[in-house]
Amino acid sequence: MLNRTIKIVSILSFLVLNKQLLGKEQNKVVSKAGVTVSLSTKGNDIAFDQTSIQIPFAETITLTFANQALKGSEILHNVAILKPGSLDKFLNALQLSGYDLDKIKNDPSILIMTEALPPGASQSVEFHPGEPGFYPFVCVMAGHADMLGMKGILNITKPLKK
Ligand SMILES: [Cu+2]
Repeated sequence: MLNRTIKIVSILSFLVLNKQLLGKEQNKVVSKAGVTVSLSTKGNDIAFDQTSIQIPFAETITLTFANQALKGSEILHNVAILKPGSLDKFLNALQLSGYDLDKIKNDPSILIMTEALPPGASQSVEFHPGEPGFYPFVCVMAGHADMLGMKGILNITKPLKK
């Protein structure tokens, strides 16, 4: 009888422990998922498919950018996400650099930037916005953002209160 009681207790404690582990694992998955954003181009237009994007704040945001220009068009695009309020300053610096990716890539206004992608290519990048706000995004290819308007705003909103 005593032996049986010990057995039942140990099974119960195993179940409780197991549930705790599962609970932790589930939390981990939720926080790891973060927020993802997809952005692309529209055919051979020098434009993003979206100019205004709203997402909830997360510590880590994953952006996937696809250059969907027609193959053979040789149109390169990229995307740089900028710190709030830095668009004009950045476009000035970009012009001064002669649209040189190597020179501009260390500009302090840039939070994250993809490579210059050929038609059909895509790239995912992760960044950490730090706080909610309006984050401009631009393509840094010559003339795309400043002359042809290939730019937009990523509105990272405060998380909803639970
Ligand atoms: Cu572009």
